[in-house]
Amino acid sequence: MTLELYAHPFSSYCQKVLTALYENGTPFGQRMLAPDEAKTAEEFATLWPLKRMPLLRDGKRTVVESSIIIEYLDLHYPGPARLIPADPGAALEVRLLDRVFDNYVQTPMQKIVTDRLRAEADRDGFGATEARRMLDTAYAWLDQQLAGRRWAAGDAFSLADCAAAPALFYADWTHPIPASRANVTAYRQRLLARASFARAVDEARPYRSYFPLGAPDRD
Ligand SMILES: N[C@@H](CCC(=O)N[C@@H](CS)C(=O)NCC(=O)O)C(=O)O
Repeated sequence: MTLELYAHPFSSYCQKVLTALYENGTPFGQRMLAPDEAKTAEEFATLWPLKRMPLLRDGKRTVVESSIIIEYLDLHYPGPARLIPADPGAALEVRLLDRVFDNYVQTPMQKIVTDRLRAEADRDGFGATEARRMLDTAYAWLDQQLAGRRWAAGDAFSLADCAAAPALFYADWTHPIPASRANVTAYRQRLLARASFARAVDEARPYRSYFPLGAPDRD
């Protein structure tokens, strides 16, 4: 076993990479990043001082940042599902959607969630309101983008869908997708039905009490 993923099952960015690994049935070992795993946390901080999970170890090589990890897997451990299209133009569209889900869905979602974890006196109400506004704008843009598309960038499941799945999963819990954005809601349901992401969601079920806004009784 050469691949080891430092991760926690409830983390959205870890679920992004887990979805990619499960898509291709890529064998890997998991190093659990949890409060009672001090040695793993220490190793992780040494390998990646910025301490953002997930992190992949391939032998002595360290790979960080979820999109780069998925690109790395596609390059060095390709499976039946090519998550980055071979065609450079199609790959650009996939990378664009990946950036949109990370920057304009995950980032504002995380902002709202982490704000709620703070003591009331330390909360940033202005920032949280701005984040909600950004999610509304992203939902509106995505609703148009997804019209007539099965997956984010077209017919094939890709890196962009690995990014979208946990982003929309938690964003809807945080700031519900309005009924008027039917394409986004339907796409989120398709992602939840995809075996790779469904597995990541199931593995994270025991940790739902961690969600500071209260995990809704669905999904
Ligand atoms: N840009 C990074 C973001 C990773 C990230 O934000 N991970 C979160 C978990 S979902 C984390 O490690 N949070 C720990 C912290 O904020 O201290 C990526 O794509 O991997």
